[in-house]
Amino acid sequence: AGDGQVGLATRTRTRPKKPSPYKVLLLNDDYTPMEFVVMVLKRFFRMDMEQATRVMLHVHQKGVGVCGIFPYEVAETKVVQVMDFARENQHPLQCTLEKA
Ligand code: TYC
Repeated sequence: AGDGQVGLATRTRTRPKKPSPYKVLLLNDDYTPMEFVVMVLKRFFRMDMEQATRVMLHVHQKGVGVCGIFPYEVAETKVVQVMDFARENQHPLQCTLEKA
């Protein structure tokens, strides 16, 4: 008291906060070809044919699915890459993030 110090919590964290993970989600639509979605999963999420097909069919049937879980900045980059690639190919595919 009286030493000009303000606040109590600032001393307790000695290491930087771990980045919270984010899920990258793929959304179903009626127009994007299945093969294009499989290509996206292979290209941007390093999945093999089997994994990519499984995730694509899950999204097709359930409406939404997880492509992977990443630190925020990685997840954000993946979303932008997928959305750019879909737009370039004129598909309405939607990709988004959600706190894991
Ligand atoms: N529903 C699409 C079709 O029948 C395929 C599809 C799957 C589209 C997954 C988007 O995220 C998606 N052609």
